[in-house]
Amino acid sequence: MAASEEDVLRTEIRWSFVVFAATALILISILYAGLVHGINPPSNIETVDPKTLHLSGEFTEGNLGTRVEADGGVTVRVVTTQFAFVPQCVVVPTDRKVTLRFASPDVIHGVLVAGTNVNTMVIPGYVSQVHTTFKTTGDLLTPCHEFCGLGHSQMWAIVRAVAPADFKPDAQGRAACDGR
Ligand SMILES: [Cu+2]
Repeated sequence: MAASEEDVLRTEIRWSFVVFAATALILISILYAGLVHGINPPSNIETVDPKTLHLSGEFTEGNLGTRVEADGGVTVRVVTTQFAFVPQCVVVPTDRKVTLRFASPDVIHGVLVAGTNVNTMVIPGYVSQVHTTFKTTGDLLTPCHEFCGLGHSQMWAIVRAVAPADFKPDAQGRAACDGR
């Protein structure tokens, strides 16, 4: 029995509602994740020369780690390289805006800080920047999540989140994990 033209039209209208509802649900989920949980795709577009990363500019060894900037903001600079994070441990205060900046001199790496919205790729030639506020204290496991070579599984760091009272930067505004 052939379906009448009206039946076909009804089916099409019904399915277009299903498609509209699915699309709306996805859009609402994206907005909810972005606005309520602060989970956004990294949007920073900033280039850096991977060949001279360690020689000059902000990613030289002495400039890596945590620093309280002149404006009071906390910035963490980390180089991701085969197969380590430099430095391997960084200390950050909770309940305060922290900016994390990553750069790679070799291949693509990835960073995620467990239990936070920090999750980005680190592409040679670009600075990956993420803003976050740490809510819990503790040593947060921070693995490389982009396969970067044979030592990939050994590539991880610790983000040590401490209470504001325990965050004690030195006179230069620098703070580091004990003994590292
Ligand atoms: Cu890696």
